Formats: sequence, structure tokens, C-alpha cells
Amino acid sequence: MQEVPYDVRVLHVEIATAHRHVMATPHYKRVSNLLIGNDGRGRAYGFGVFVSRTGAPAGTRVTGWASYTWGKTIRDAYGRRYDFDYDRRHAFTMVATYCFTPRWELASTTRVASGFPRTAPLGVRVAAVDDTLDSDGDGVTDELLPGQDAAGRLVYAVDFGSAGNLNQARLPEFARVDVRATWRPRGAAGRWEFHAEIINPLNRKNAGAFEPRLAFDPASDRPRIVEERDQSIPRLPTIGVRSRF
Ligand SMILES: [Ca+2]
Repeated sequence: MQEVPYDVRVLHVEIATAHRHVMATPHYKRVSNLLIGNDGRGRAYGFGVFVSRTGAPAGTRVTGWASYTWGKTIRDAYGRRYDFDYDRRHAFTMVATYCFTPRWELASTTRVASGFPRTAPLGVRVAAVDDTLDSDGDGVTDELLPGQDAAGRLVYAVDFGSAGNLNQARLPEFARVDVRATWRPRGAAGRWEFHAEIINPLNRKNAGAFEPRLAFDPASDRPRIVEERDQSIPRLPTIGVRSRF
């Protein structure tokens, strides 16, 4: 991709004490020439707040950080204004670590975020095929014909509508918790560390995407759309060992 010119205006606010840290960062970007081949342009703006408690005094059991980001990214293209593919209005992350003893530690990561925009199918339509071989024998080879299977039945495709339907729907909210237990037999200064981690222990079915496919509909003369959640991480336990040398 070619280099994208943009403006960034940042007013950065940061408050820090020995063990606590608060940071607020608004951002603004103007993007042009992003879409090669048309006059598309866009804008991105938002702000982030970051709070942390790290390097706390000895004996502190809970440490961690949390961040929240509000953002909006807009695209002007095809004579329309709509959200960018990766527009994410709210995003929250929290990492917390609980130290039971210098040897035992339990940590969790929590992420909650708005779903990305998506272009939802409007229905089904008859598939169009290029008639380069002039299969209908009318002498025209640069036309589109209704798709037909070998038995002469119409072939259907998912109808995503016109540019007016671009990114008008949203994926469901994303949420995931990961947990990890760590054992250091000789404490923080020791060489060995063993950990057990479960990614998505709640086994929440997030949807990174919806894959529409056509299914037979006995009540209709045309197929119906079935959308399946895709790109979701299932509950995933792992164990690991680390050695410093
Ligand atoms: Ca033809």
C-alpha cells in the first residue's frame, strides 16, 4: 500500500505517582489517498484512557492496568459516508495480577469491545455469469446471463445490495477473559517458572466474522441464507515452562 498522508493532533495528559499512572490521549487523523483508484478519504478520531498500578510496594497483592478507548473512523467513498472496516467504538482491556505468595500468582486478562462493521446480506439473487462464450447464441459476448446449473435450474448467490448497504450492520460485541496461574518454585528471582493458562475459559462464542452460505429451503423455490460465526477462539488450555539462564 502506498504511504498515507495524515494529520495527527495530540493533546497528551499524563499523571503519574510512584505506583499509579493515569494517561489520557485524544487523537485525530485525516486520511486521504487511502483508497487507490478513487477519491476516497476518511477521518479517524477518539481518545484513550490508561490507568495502571505497577511497581507497587513490596507486599502489594494486586497489580495491573486497564485501558479504555473510544474511537470513530469514517470513510467517504462511492458518494457515501460510512464506517471503516475496523471502526471500533468502544474497547476496554483490563489486566490484573494477584500474588498469593512470592511463588504463586494468578493473572487475568479481560477484553470487551464493540463489534466491527460488516456488510450484511440482504437476501439471495440469481447469480450472474459472464457470457464470454455466447452460450445463448445472440452474438453478444459482453453481457451477463442468469447462472444455471447443468439441469437448467437457476443458481443463486448471496445479495449484499448496493454501496448503500456497505458496513451498515455490526458484528456482535467481543468479550473474552483469559486466566493464568504461575508458579515460581524459588520466587521471582528463581530460574524456573511454570504456568497453566486457559484462553477463553468461559468458552464464549465470539464472532470475528459471519460467513453467509446458502442452504436448501424446502418452503421456498430459492435457498435461504445461513450465517455462521467464524474466527472464534474456543476454550484453549495450555501449560508452559520458562527457564532463565
Ligand atoms: Ca450472448
